[in-house]
Amino acid sequence: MTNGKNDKPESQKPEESRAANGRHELGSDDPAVDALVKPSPGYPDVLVKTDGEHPARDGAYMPPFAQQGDRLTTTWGTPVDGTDDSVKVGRRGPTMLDDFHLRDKIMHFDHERIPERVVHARGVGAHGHFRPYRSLADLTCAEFLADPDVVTPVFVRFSTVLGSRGAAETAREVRGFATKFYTSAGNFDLVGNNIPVFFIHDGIKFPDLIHAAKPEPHREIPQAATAHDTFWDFVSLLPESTHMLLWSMSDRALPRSYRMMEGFGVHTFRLVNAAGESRLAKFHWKPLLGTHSLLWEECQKLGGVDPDFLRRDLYDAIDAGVFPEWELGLQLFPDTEDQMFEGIDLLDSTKLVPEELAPVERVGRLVLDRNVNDYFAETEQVAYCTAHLVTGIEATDDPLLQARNFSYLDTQITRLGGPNFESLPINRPRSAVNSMTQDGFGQSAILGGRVRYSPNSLGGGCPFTAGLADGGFERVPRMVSGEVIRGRAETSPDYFSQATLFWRSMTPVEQDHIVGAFSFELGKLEVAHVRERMVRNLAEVDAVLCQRVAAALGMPAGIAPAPSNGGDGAGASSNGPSEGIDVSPALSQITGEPGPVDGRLIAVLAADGVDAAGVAILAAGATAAGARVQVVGTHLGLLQGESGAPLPAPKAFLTAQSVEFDAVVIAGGVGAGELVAEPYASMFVHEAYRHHKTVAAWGQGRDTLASFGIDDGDGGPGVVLGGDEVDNDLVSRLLEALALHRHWDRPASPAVAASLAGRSA
Ligand code: HDE
Repeated sequence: MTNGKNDKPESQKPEESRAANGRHELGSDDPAVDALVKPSPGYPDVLVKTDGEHPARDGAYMPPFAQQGDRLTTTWGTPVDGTDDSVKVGRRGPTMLDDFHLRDKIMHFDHERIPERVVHARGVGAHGHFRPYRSLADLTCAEFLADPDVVTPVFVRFSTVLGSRGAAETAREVRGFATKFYTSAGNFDLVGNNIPVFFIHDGIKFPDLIHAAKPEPHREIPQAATAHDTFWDFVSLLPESTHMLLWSMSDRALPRSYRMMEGFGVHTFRLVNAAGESRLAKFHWKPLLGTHSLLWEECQKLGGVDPDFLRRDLYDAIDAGVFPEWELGLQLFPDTEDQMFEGIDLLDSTKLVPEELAPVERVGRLVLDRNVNDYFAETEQVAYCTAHLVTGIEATDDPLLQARNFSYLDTQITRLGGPNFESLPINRPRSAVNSMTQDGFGQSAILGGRVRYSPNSLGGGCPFTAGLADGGFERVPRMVSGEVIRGRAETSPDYFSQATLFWRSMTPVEQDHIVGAFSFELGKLEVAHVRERMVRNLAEVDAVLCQRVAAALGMPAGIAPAPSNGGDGAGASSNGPSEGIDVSPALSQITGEPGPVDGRLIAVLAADGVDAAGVAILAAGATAAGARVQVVGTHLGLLQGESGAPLPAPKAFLTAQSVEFDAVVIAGGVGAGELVAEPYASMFVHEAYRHHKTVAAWGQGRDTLASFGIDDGDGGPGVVLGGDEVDNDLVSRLLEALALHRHWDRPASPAVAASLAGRSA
């Protein structure tokens, strides 16, 4: 039996980044990547691979001063004589204050927690690298984009927004997608989300938004959910949020995997080349695995079955050598004085620019190929900041971005305990740092010398500043003038047309999900007028959307007034920003195109008497294609094989549920008959079927499937039936079906399928 780890034949690995044994050896196949693990000047301790000298930390990357030697010591290095009992007066007497090891150990434990992030508390990180496809020197002098030979190390952290650190990861949530590029000229942080627009136009509304969305303060309910009154009270009074509400009620808020999620920088940035010429740009991340989602019912179940579903998925995929990849995309606009493009205000983050108006050019590739060694030291202590910019990339005057540039720096002082968080190993630049800052909580460097000021003569005038020609960050000179007012740009009063564009661009399946999401969330409200106000707002987006939600909520027909924009539900004012674009196919994630099956998880249901040889063939074929197979047995341990060798079952019906898998296969062999009477087997298969996943069987497994009402005939969309034995044909048809993610054309239940086909189930 193979489990997809360490046994993938080299010839069948999809990309250069998969190394021997299914594990990525940093630097094993690419000299540029190799350079990443070499100690960098200035910070020789950033990435040193331990050589197995410590049995508990074999192969870890850590600073050389971390946890050395094979003796247990106090934090000041004194070896201790025991750590299971405290020092007492006699064996049953009081504990001695004199026991410094006890106090040292407990003191450290007492202070292990730091404040969680005020938003995006629940996250998962991974290391990787980025390389541009071509020189982008015509656009920017940022070296990591300008030189295709430069491979830049990155650290990416994905997150939910509202949930606390321990919250379930499959809540309906916007997702963070934050990337730290350790460039040779300083760190660049692209702190984005998986949705290209934001709820609010100006950062001054952010505390209001988050206070409304977080658990209600009087009783701290609900956790990691927007389905409560304060959130909808706030957003229904803030029409600019409508566009993002459509996105966050869509499948985008329920990613199947962080590996299958788009990312967006959201704001417009300014790119500057060596000649000082500037362009405006929006950043995109396009996942090579496609953009896929869970169903809401799966999310709810997974919240209990496996609240760590998404971090487990990412960790397991990277650990198995199945490295997720994204392409960096750029939308480019001329840097005009008004910073508008086709009527769209590029400084308004509640709006996007449809790809049909400004295509996304794919300019480079991000690969995540190394899991963290220490969650706290890396994922928890990483500190992103939108103001971490490098020469060649500038912020714009987007009022949301401006507030973020203040916020991210400020929040770390509380969260990471002082101003020296940039020198934590995960945050340290790989380039030389010479900031003339000193002291403060957590100062870990011994700086030396007597000169920490500028100008100076005692230090020979060092360090020197640098102009653009020498790589210095020099802003493009721009004229800015105007009255000092508390107000907003007059370009942004159209709050609904892009929400309408999004709704219209969805497939019917996606529209059903949006209606379901609004109905669920608003159905949870306790205050009727909040619900009604929000339903009325939906009329501005689309009349059908509004009517369907109103009907689901049992509201009288006609509760919603005619839309103020003309009554066709289009919501678009005649001069709307998406003028000329009625539908943007790029906004829909159901394309019908097959994608790679990397890291997809297939459950094989089996009992004693299983066709173990068939399972082995199936697993070999699936893992060679990058998918993973897990046997779910009627019991854990070894299942008796039909002929000869037993089959290990790492999972059983007790410990696995259909929602954790992308496909389910009923194994052949005489044991398949035992599954007929196993209620969990039937539930497993029915749930996968109802969730539009691939269902397959061979040999006697087909009879079991038929007994569940699914196979008699061709089985219908996404039901893959084999012969008596597993062969290449079955494996390839299974993988083809898996590559489609879901089979939306399948009726909701086998009974419905049978009746549609004129049969009785
Ligand atoms: Fe954030 N946001 N944000 N945000 N945000 C934080 O910074 C903030 C916004 C995003 O994995 C905090 O270090 C303000 C937009 C991500 O560590 C904080 C405003 C987008 C992460 C903060 C926004 C984001 C954060 C909390 C409105 C998408 C997680 C802890 C002006 C483009 C980064 C921290 C990680 C985290 C403030 C709006 C994305 C408090 C004031 C828009 C991915 O500084």
